[in-house]
Amino acid sequence: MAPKAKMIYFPFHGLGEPLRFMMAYTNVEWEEEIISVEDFPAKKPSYPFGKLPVLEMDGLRMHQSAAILRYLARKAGGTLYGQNEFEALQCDIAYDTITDLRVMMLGYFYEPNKASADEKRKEVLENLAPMYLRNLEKLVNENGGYFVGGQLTWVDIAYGSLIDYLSHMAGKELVADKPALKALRDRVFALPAIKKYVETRVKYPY
Ligand SMILES: N[C@@H](CCC(=O)N[C@@H](CS)C(=O)NCC(=O)O)C(=O)O
Repeated sequence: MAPKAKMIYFPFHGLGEPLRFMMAYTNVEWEEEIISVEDFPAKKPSYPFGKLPVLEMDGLRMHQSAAILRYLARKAGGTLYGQNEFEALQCDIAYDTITDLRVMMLGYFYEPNKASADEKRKEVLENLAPMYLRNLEKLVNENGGYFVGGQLTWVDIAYGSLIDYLSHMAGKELVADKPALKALRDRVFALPAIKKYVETRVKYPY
C-alpha cells in the first residue's frame, strides 16, 4: 500500500482545498499538517519558495497548487484532464482564468491599508469580476454544464472547491445570479467522494 500523502497548509480551506478535493475524488489517502499563522514565519524558509500548500506524495515534495492539480489529474487518467490535447489546453485556460480572478480578489482581501483595500475591492467587484463571471458562466453553458467537453474534468473539481472561498472574499455569493456556475458548484459537491470528504472535513471560515 502506498504511504499516505501529506498535505501541509494553513488552517484555511483556501488554496489547499482544490488539492484536497482532487485527492478525495481520485482516492489518494492523505494526512494533514496544519501550520498556524503564528508558527509559519519560523517554518517558511523550510518550504519551497517559502509558500504553502506543499504536498508530500510519491516520494516528492511538491509545491505550486495548479501544477499539483495537473499531476493528480494526469495520474488518475481517464478523461479527468480532457479527452485530448485540445481539451487539456481548454482545462488549463479555464483554470488559469479562475486563478486570475482569485488573484485579483486577493489584492484587496489581504491589503492591510483599509482605504486602499476598499478602493481595490470596489474596482474588482464592480468592474472586473462581473466580466469574468459572465464569461465563465457562458463557457459552462456552452459545455453542457462543465467547463470543458461536456464532462467532468479536474477544473470543475478545483472550481467547486474554490468558489465558496471566492464568495467569502467577495462578501456575497458570487454565483447567485449565475445558474450554470451555481449548478456546477452543487454538482461537484454532490459527487459521492467529495460529499463524503466535505461531511468529515475540518470546517474553517474560508
Ligand atoms: N502559486 C502558488 C501560490 C502559493 C501561495 O501564495 N500561498 C500562500 C497561501 S495561499 C502563502 O504561502 N502565503 C504565505 C507567504 O507568502 O508568506 C500556488 O498556487 O501554490
